[in-house]
Amino acid sequence: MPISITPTGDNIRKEFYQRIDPENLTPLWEVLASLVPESPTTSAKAHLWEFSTVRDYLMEAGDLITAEEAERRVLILENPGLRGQSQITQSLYAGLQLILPGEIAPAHRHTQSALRLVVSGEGAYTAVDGERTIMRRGDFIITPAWTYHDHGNDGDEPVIWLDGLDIPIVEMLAAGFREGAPEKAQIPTRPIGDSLARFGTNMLPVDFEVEPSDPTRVFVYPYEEARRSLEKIACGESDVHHGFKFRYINPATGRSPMPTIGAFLQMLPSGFVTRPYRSTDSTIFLCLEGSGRATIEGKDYEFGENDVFVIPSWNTFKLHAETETVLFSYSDRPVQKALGLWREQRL
Ligand code: GTQ
Repeated sequence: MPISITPTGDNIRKEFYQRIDPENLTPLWEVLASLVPESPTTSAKAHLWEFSTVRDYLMEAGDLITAEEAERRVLILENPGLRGQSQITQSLYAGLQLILPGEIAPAHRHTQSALRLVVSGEGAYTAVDGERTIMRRGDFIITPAWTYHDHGNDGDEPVIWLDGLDIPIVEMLAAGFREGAPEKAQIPTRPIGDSLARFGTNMLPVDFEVEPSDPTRVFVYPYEEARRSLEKIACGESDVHHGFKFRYINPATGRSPMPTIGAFLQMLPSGFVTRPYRSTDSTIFLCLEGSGRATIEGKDYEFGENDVFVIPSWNTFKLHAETETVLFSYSDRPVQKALGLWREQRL
């Protein structure tokens, strides 16, 4: 006589899941807690990339492929918790780009927005919308969505910068478009410094109108000026969580330079230790000056000049400046703010 096994509740359910599976159906109650978590969860991990390590590999890549063949000769900083996805956080991309003397990274445009933070070497330029910007260390340069851009190196040393893009955001929205430009390098249509003169001196062209979500028409935020401002405010009272910290803005709107990526610059005096802090915008940091230690969820990451580290969403961290330290950082904060999602906790 065949023994009939009475299925347990579990087995009945599993059998049910299997039956609905071919219809592309799946039960919410098995995944609800992870879909709608009590607090942010991300598989992204805190991590630090030492610049000297990345630079050596990047220089090796310089022998393997030209900037032109590669289109962009970049080593992607891939989050150890998100390998294979070209992401440094769940929403943003980071890479270090190398351009050798005489090279051109050909002009193209795409719907992804990009920022550059110049890390090492002099003599390169980025051309945005027909205007060249000379890249100097610490300069924050942007390429708004759908603006033609090419990079070139007229100098005699390798130039390396950090690229930050909103690639994962655009991918999530399936809104990515790209096209090449007619010329390899854009023919300049405006002199160097034109956009800064028109839009970056506390004035705007008289008939210039702007929408709140428009990206800035200022393409470069020179480090020299930013550094001078940090120096000045550092005489005053510091914020216990941030030291002395600025956010970069579109001077015509007071909002972030680009709608999807926010960028920041802060100084921590020698010996300064920030109070524990967390926020929902996973943030990528690059140390421009000085050295110190980031303690992220209790784990220490020692950083020095040009090192890059990432702090995932809602991870509690402290920053300890060994010497006077300047940190650049970027995150998806403007997106979260626009959607009413951004939260921070000052401990
Ligand atoms: O410079 O246009 O790191 O299109 C990745 C994609 C840089 C760029 C990146 C890009 C660029």
